[in-house]
Amino acid sequence: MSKRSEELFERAKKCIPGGVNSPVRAYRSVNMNPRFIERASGDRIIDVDGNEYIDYVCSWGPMILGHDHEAVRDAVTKAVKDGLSFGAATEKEVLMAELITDMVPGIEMVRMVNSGTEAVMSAIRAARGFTGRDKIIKFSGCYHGHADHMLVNAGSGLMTQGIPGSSGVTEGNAKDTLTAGYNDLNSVERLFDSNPDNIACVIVEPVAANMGVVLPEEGFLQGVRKFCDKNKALLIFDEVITGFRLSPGGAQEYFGVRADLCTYGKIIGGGMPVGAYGGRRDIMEVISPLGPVYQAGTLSGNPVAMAAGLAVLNILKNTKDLYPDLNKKSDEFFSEAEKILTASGVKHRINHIGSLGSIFFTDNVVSDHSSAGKSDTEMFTTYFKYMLENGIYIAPSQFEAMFISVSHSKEDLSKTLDVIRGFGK
Ligand code: KE4
Repeated sequence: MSKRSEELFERAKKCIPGGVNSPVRAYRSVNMNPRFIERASGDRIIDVDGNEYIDYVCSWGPMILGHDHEAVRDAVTKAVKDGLSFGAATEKEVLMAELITDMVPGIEMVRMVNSGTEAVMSAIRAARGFTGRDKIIKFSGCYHGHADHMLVNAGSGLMTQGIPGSSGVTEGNAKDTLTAGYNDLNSVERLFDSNPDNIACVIVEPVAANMGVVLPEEGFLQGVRKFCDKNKALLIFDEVITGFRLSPGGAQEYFGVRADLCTYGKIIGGGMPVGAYGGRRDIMEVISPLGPVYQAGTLSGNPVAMAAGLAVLNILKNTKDLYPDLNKKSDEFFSEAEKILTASGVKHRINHIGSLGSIFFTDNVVSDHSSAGKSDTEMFTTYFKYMLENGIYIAPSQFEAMFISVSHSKEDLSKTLDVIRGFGK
């Protein structure tokens, strides 16, 4: 039953473009009207019609501890009592910067912003300011937020909308963004060779999660690092999804590859609007007011958002075996899902790493944008609707990720596997 969701959607469409504040929430790629969510707790989310689901979207990543975590709620409640925003420096920002620089290898300085988009936009500007170069390399199928120069061969919602780029992005803005193939080091080398001394940086999702989850092949990240060093370009890891998810130090720690700058979002806000970028001190020192690269934000480092982020990061840092336990139960889940779908004869490919994964409906290996794009999106739509009807809330797009949280109980993971078992019947 979705009567109230339908009513709200009709009203929303009158005054919000597409009825939503972010395109993927409109469920367009699964040809149905969206569910409106009322509340959530732990690994459960409840819509406005009272339907309860096991949640594998987790707000697109932030809710790694699960919804309504007591320590996070208490920290936010306490912070609210002191005031919502001052537009002035606060102790919480110092604590957050110290915590991030302590937890993440290579992050010597960090600047808080309000979204992943803003983090990426600012990191790219820092790279261009530091190197004095114009061009950037991104990878087809990777999504780095909606800054104009990033909407070129992007992933996420742009894959479902089939828009290579976006209208409103000028030729001038797109011309300095070069696109390589994910897991295709030759394409990276060709771009460097054809743009000598003019590439400021390479930005990459160290695990791509916006064309569905696509893992870096052995040597790929190390190869990109080497090409950046050879050409004196900076390497930016966009860790908005992988940061603090794969390990305390994110993908840098997990893969043992050091980036020059990293971007963060999602988990570091614990559900509040927070982004950050940081890295080598010599690079970050170009940022205003210290250096000539301007970047600012009214609500950057907002004390209530910092309280939420600090609560989450401190739990991630100080809870013994949190990551091994989360990654173990996630590996078991995806491995069991693999066995179930194989036994059912449903064509599928599961890519997963730690608590991040995707089930593609395809026979082929999914290792880049074009192979991901060959997935059977009609089959995915059928699967999505079946899962929703059976109380499982996954992303309404083949080209997004599943997120598992610390709060996902073994019972709920097992229930989810039972539902998947029924799909193949
Ligand atoms: P935000 O501006 O949405 O906070 O972050 C942009 C961003 C940057 N980098 C990566 C790797 C990202 O995945 C994102 C945003 N992720 C999408 C989910 N694929 C957010 C969901 C949405 O757009 O509504």
